[in-house]
Amino acid sequence: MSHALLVIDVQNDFCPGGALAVSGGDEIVSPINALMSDFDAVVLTQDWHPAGHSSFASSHDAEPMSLTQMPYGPQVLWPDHCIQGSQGAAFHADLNTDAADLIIRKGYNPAIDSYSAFFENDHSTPTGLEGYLRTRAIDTLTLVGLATDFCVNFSAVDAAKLGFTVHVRTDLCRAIDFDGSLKAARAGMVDVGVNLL
Ligand code: VGL
Ligand code: ZN
Repeated sequence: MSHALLVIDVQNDFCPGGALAVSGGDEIVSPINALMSDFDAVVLTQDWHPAGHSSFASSHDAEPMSLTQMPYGPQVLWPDHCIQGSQGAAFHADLNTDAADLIIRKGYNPAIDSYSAFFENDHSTPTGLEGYLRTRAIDTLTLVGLATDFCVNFSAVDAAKLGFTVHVRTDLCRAIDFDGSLKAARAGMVDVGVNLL
């Protein structure tokens, strides 16, 4: 069986200077590159929203970082970020994208956000990543990237629930840490058997 490195959303908008900058987001790029050759497969994810996406505060006349109710549950409203084809949606220029076996995009459905690399935020619409990993006999995942408390967290929890062995290298992640989100995310990951390293 095989072990994949899952690199979550190392994109310009989540790095310093970006639209939804995560403090220290750029610090993890070189060490992630250095890790890639240790794995049987490398998968990158890319947050990839159409303009006017329903997760944007600007689409609701609301303040960024406020909370709204969506048909699928509560949703944080974000500043506009990772708009398809924009410089903000591009990977950090130093990320070794040449080493990727697969780049999976998410958040392209205008009506549903997608933190997880496996399911949209309705927790039922698949991205296809599970099938890709299973058909390649990958049973173990190490996650790194941005942001610890949102996309890394949701991806790790879904992967564990799907039966993968999941490790999160928290030293190679950075968090948004909004309203206790990091503490809750850590507890939620540990609860479903994710190994926090
Ligand atoms: C993310 C908020 C909105 C993330 C993506 O990559 O953690 N967070 N979209
Ligand atoms: Zn997003």
